[in-house]
Amino acid sequence: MQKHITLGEYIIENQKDFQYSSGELSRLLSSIRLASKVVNHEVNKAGLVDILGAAGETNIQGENQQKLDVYANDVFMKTLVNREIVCGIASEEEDDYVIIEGKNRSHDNKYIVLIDPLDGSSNIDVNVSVGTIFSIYRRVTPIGNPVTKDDFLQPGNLQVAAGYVVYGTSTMLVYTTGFGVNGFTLNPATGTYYLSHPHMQFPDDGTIYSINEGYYVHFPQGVKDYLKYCQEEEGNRPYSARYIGSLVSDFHRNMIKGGIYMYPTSSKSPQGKLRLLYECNPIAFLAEQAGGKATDGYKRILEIKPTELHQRVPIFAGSKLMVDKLEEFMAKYPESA
Ligand code: P6P
Repeated sequence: MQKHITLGEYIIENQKDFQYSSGELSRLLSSIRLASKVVNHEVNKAGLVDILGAAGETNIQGENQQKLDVYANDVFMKTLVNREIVCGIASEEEDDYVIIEGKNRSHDNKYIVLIDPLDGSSNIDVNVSVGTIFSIYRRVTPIGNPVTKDDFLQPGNLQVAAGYVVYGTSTMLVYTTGFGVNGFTLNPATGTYYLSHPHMQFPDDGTIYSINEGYYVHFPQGVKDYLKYCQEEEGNRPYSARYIGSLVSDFHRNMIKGGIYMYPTSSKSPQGKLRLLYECNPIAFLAEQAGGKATDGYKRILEIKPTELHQRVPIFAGSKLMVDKLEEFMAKYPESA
């Protein structure tokens, strides 16, 4: 594959991958590319303008909405609506899914998008990297009608595409359409993404584990046993603990270096903290497409049948052999333990 190809060229060159493609998915991916550049511009100067601090509102998660959260949501929503390429959108920042109506009536489009516009936003004030996570499906209800909840409650193994933008020391857009994972780095001088990480693959094994050990006492016993295993002096252990508090950043580093990201259930988060539809499913699709693995401790994330738009699940994602070992420990205890 030609290195340093731009993201736009790559999307067009690989359009043939999409069965019966009418170019809609390519235009959708290009819209996400555009929106990410606009958000990146604001994220990069967040410390300079009065855009920090809560917007004075809370989202359905009861989390204080940082102004950048709200801004990023607005940018992605407006870009996707105005370019008339999707029939519905679900967002972490929106209480319910959004039916695209009015002059942008897009009931004839076949794709829906689910998005976490700015994950890890509590890191904004302390200048730690944040990310956007997106997931794309074909609608399952008849084209021409308004979308329904059924269009959004699809299992992750039906995703058409998924990806993230990491607004870090450099800004990268990493995505898959089911034909592997490719990473594109933004050249801020020209505003162009270039293919910098073709065919990204998780190392089969790794020595990095990412988890908030502050909640240790509340973790399931299988997780506690696995953490003890990670910290024992044997072979290539003890492993290194690396936890940024930003899913996209931890996942991205682990995909390059090898590692496992874990967000288990705990008394504070009895179902886990991360949302299935717009965090765990896209991350799981990317993990598997990069030769890694993503599970809730017992089964593939991608096989979970969603029941609610903002439902949460535990997630363990990363290098296959590390996730396998985690599951070995979890298997010693019944799922309810
Ligand atoms: P905790 C950010 O809020 C997030 O959704 C992920 O990006 C991150 O990995 C996790 O939550 C951090 O949660 O409970 O460790 O602060």
